Amino acid sequence: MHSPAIPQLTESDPQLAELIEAEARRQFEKVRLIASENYVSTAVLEAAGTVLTNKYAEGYAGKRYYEGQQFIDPIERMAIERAKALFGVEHANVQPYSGSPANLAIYLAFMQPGDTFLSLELAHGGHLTHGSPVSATGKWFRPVHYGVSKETGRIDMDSVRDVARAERPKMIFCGGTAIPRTIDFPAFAEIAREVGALLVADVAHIAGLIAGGAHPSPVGYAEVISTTTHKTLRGPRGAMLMSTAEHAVALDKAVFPGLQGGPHNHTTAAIAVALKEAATPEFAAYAHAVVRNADALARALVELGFDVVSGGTDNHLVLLDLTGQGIGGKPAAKALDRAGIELNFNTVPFDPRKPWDPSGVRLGTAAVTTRGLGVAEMPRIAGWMERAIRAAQREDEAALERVAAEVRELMVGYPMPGWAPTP
Ligand code: DSN
Repeated sequence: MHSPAIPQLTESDPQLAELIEAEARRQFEKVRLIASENYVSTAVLEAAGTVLTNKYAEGYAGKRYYEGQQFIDPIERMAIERAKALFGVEHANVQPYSGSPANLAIYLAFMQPGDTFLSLELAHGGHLTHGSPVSATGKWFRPVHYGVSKETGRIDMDSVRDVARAERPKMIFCGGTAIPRTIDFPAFAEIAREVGALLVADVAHIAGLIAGGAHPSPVGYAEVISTTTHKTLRGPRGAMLMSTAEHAVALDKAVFPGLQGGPHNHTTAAIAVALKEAATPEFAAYAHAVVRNADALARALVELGFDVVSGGTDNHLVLLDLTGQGIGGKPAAKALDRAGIELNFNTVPFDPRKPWDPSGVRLGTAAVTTRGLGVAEMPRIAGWMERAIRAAQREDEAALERVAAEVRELMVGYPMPGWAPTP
């Protein structure tokens, strides 16, 4: 049963309702380890499903291009004020539709076509919008990259400094999508200052950990901060840009009218709800539990002989290089999915294989921690992973199904916000 309930939808469009029901059950029964996913609260779901979706609100509070903003303005202001208070920033824009548009707005605000910027190599944990050749950011600007050290698997700050000195980038990105270790914001800031670059922190993955005090904050180091709202921050799918007061106007203009039209007000409201939740002591406890769980999972995997990139994790994310296991990341991810363990195949640093068929898998503990799993359950998950990978190598579908049954049995004991099986 859905919460909020969906009786009208079930009646008017049963085919669609059935698919939503099946997806809810899938989310309920699986160990969801995709590092960028989570379960939002019922309150967030309620806000996202309101009539706010009916309204156009191009512009910003107090300066809109459509009438009827009596209630949209205070909702957007509320989200902004909550973001500013939670992260301790001078400016927040809550309108970007998601992480990639948010990052594009940064380029539009501060870069000219052809300008040089520095970011983490995609295969070392960066993001497509940090200058991948297939992204507009790689086609229209000139990316140069730093990477992780081959020995440690950690970002090599000497290499960051060397490339920055040689290339004098206009902008430096820190952050990414597969970084299992603490980002050294002060060190990045020092390098950016030395070469006169704008420092941008893309904290999409770790925003909830920062909010909960489980990862250092980039505030005071990065002038511009980009984040999605739906990963560890546990809000709806959306994004925010935050900055010092100095860059507020440029960022706002880049989001609207530079890139976007009307903000998605229902999402803005749901972001406001999530930000209120993230300011509570319960959320801080959650953020720390996410990190403890990831650490326990990484340790259990190491015990079982898995090659954990960088030897462990400081945050919510674990990156495995499966080369030594004799299986590619993709067949492993697909087999694990059939065994009830959902994650994604991922490149690993210095990966000899291609992104569509890479050597690794990426895991995260944000979602399972929301469900209430703790460090005691992590070795069990690691054990299932090991069994599923061995079963995949033997092409033993029955063994995969046996793991899936055990996973289901565990997960029914941990309620999920937004849906429960009908008794
Ligand atoms: N797709 C997101 C992730 O999984 O990390 C990044 O945009």
